[in-house]
Amino acid sequence: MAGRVLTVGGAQMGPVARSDGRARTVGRMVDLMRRAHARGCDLVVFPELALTAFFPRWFIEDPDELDGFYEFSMPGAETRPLFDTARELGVGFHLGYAEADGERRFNTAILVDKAGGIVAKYRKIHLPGHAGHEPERAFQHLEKRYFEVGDLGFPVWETMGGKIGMLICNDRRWPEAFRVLGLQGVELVLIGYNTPTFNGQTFEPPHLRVHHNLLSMQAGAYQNGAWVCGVAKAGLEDGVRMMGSSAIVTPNGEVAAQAVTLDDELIVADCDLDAGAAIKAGVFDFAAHRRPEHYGLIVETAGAVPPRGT
Ligand code: CDT
Repeated sequence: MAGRVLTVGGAQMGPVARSDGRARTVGRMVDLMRRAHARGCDLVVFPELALTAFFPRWFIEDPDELDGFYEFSMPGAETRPLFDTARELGVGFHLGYAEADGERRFNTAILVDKAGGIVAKYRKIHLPGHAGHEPERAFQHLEKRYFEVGDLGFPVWETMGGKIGMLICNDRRWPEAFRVLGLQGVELVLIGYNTPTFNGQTFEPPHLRVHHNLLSMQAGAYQNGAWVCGVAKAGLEDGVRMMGSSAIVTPNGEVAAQAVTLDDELIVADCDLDAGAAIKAGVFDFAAHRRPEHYGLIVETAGAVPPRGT
């Protein structure tokens, strides 16, 4: 195949129960890495908060119990097998986890290269949900309680032969997040997610939730001429159904590979990192066509303002 090809494996994971220890979960992940290696992958993408159940669905008052969901070092004793396997196989990986940095807490993703070294870190910026206990909800979404807004911006790294950026779950719904990566020439965006199949507050048909997921990733890919690999933690996790539909999307916004189960499943695509060059030089030639002098409102306000027309 012509161009700079990175073979990417999206390692969708089935549920991780609250009672599952790290060793069991990491064992599943190592198995996915070996399957990815057998299929020629250079890079394996794991979901958001991959090492534990999606704990923001619970209001947890005991600080020691809550601490049990965070990683205090990376790698730590329980996650080291992921790094050893990367080195052994020569396969990089992207991992989402809850990061404890002293007293600070972030929803974090790292990129580890084929030599088993951490080459990039991103901390989630768009934290959905709420900070206080809302018992009337079918389940909680306490990311605003358990994490700070990420403090590292939206960097793009030149690594593994390409320009790679990361978003985490809710970030994928925000075109601003994708565009900041696009403005740095991103060629591959890695995204892990945990998305309930049902809205906990109001009825929203499950097929629309899947549609919104793919719509966001396909638009982000096309509008920035970049590959997107979005990977779910899916299935029935401690009573809450989580969406699958992990997908690898081309820079034209086409779905190149998509998961068909709600379990541990590997999807693979040969990502030609030059495939977005024509889009970047054409319809989305930013330097030629963007008009930032008219985009001020985007950074002046978070909420909507009254119409400014006459
Ligand atoms: N983990 C995460 O960010 N989940 C949110 C759920 C919100 S439901 C619209 C997401 O955006 O998928």
